[in-house]
Amino acid sequence: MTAQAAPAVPPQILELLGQARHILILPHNNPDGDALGSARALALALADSGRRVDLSLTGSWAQSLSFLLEGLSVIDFPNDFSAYDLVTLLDCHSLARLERIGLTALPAGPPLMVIDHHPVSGEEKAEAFWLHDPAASSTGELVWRLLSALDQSPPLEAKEALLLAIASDTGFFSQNNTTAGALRTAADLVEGGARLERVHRHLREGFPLRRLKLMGRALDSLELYFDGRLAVAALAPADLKAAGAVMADTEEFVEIGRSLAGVSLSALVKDDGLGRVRVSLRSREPVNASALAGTFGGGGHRQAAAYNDHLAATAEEAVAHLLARAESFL
Ligand SMILES: [Mn+2]
Repeated sequence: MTAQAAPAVPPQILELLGQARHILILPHNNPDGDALGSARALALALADSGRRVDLSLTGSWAQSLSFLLEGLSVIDFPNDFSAYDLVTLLDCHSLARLERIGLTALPAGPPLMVIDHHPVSGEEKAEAFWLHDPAASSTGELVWRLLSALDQSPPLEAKEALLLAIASDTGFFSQNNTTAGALRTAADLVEGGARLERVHRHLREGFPLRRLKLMGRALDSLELYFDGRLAVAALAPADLKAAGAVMADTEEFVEIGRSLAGVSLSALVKDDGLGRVRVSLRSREPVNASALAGTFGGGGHRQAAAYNDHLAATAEEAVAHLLARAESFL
């Protein structure tokens, strides 16, 4: 197989970034390692070349990723964007997905740029400048492509944040999006001084005890359905309370179900007690988790997707809804 050349960065993107002086970065709601790692790298690289960069976050994120925000200007979500000459959606392609009620377009002023690798349907394609490649493993890979095209050598910390972003979105280089491009980018970053062992420590070690206690409860709840092809774990507010944990501590729990022999779809159902039940999905080929999530109004990637079950008041109800729909996808 010959290597497919990655699509080039559109010249308008380079021009916009070259001219912008004050930039707002908006990662997706409940940012993960890819969103936060990419945001850190982009913010550090742009600040390094004299730009002012603010970052605004919505939802919650794993405490173990908070170090990625150190030294950055993290602000409350602005009501007014006029102070900026560029707004960048990162690992996200729609303002609606920031889950700021009613925000679907920028009020006025600055151009919008999208840097994302999630598949996009036509009607979602916002008026913006796009650096979009659904074949990229991660937004981290795209940010590296962008910085390389800008001929910038970002600080070591930025490179390490990008290595973390790629490792995070590929299940530490184990999932089917671990393409040659992902590995080549990782190799560039390691060659530039980024340390994989440190990334591993941040992503896979150093967790609080409460996370393991919560994992124990998730494991206790694990059930198999449809001849062992579907694994479902569910967490209720009482589980969080008993473990002294928060929902952000559940990062990657859904992988455990998928590791079972015979399982082609794993679901983690999370009721945070705040009136919203969220379901994370992980699949093995040929199961399309994104298509199943789509029937609930969610989305994501083929093997990693999620949705909010708006009709479920409890985790049990969400499990029942999932069981009613999942079989035809298995
Ligand atoms: Mn991503």
